[in-house]
Amino acid sequence: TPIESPNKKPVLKIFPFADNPDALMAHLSRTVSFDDTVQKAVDEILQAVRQRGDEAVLDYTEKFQGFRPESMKVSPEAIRRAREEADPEFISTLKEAYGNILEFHRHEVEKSFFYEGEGGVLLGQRVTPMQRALLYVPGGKAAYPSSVLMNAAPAQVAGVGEIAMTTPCDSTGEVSSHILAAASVAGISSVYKLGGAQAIAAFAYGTQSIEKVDIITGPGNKFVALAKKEVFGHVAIDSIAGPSEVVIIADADANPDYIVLDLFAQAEHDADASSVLITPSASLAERVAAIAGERIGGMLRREVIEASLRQNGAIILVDSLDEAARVSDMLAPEHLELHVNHPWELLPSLHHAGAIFMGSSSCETVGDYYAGPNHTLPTNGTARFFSPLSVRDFVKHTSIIAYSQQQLLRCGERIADFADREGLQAHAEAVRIRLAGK
Ligand code: HSO
Ligand code: ZN
Repeated sequence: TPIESPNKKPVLKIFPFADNPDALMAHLSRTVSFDDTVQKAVDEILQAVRQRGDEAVLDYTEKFQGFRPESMKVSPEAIRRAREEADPEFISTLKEAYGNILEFHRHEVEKSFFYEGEGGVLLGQRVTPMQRALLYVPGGKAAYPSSVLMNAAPAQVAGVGEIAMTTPCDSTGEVSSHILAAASVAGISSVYKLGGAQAIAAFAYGTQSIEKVDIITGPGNKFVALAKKEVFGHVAIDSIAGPSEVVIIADADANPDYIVLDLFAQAEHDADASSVLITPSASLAERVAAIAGERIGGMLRREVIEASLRQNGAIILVDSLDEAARVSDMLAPEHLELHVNHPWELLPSLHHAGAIFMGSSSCETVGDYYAGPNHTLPTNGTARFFSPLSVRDFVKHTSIIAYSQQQLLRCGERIADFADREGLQAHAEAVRIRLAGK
């Protein structure tokens, strides 16, 4: 039997959208910001690692993780042992999930292109993988083996030459065995025990024993997020991950128990996570609010769920599914579930979401672990302009220009004239010298 909530207020409140749309949107809107203490700490760490390299990395590791490793890397034996000692069922689940994730990402592969222009000109764009990638995997409560798979797959499919992973060890120098088992299934053998802004700095700038990488991906706490933002430009990064979000659009026929657990699933990640139901059905709204109150007592992560739902949860009552779609677009959620009879009919009205889950069998959990698409998605309303982590993040493009003499003779004077008008004499003469006497 569920434990009575000491707080009698319902965990999920119902807000009729029409009452005060601006206040509601302001309440639910989310932005990334870093306070001064985080900024100062990160600046100091980045500078120290730049100046003192390995020594600074080890000092901060000792300070924040409570352990000064002799070797910054996890030994190959420790990785092998983690895999051998893991439940074989779990290893086969990891393999199966990784197979699905690889297959999805193979569909993302972009081809180089070439085309022939006028006068025998060849123009093209070559796609080449980055050479070295670092996957950051947080420790503690967000040490997810699923994130190892989701970060490794696009890098591997892109053809990245060297993929390293880092995850903070605990105060005895140990790294989560589930994380190591997932790394082994994904074929990652280079695993470091470092975490925090010091790990980001080490791989962004390079140290005596760590080679600089080309791209750093993966979520982390606010120190890691800010450090990634600061090193952007020295290296590529995926995105600045914020707390997870879900919006569920449901009609009167939707199953309220499914909805409650899907809202809880998001809320259990983090007190800052946000879970929102949008529905035109007042009776569904009331059922969901009531079931949430009944079920919350039975949840292992009840405190986090309750904090998250009270701060960032809402049931929004709208007058139609069309209005539900408009409200969802305003929020631009990371995850969007459609618990409606005809999800494909609603899809064209929805423009801003990281991932859309069609119909009541497609719950977010399926996507978090197994279906194939990446679970690293744009948060904080950035789905308006950002995309899921993909193979595209791990490649770069190079333009190829093969001009013919024939075409240069035809257009050279125009090009030189363009350069003259910018006042750039050498540009103009570089062309005219090739036209002289022809
Ligand atoms: N929902 C999370 C991913 C995750 N869920 C990992 C479980 N494990 C962010 O999209
Ligand atoms: Zn999740």
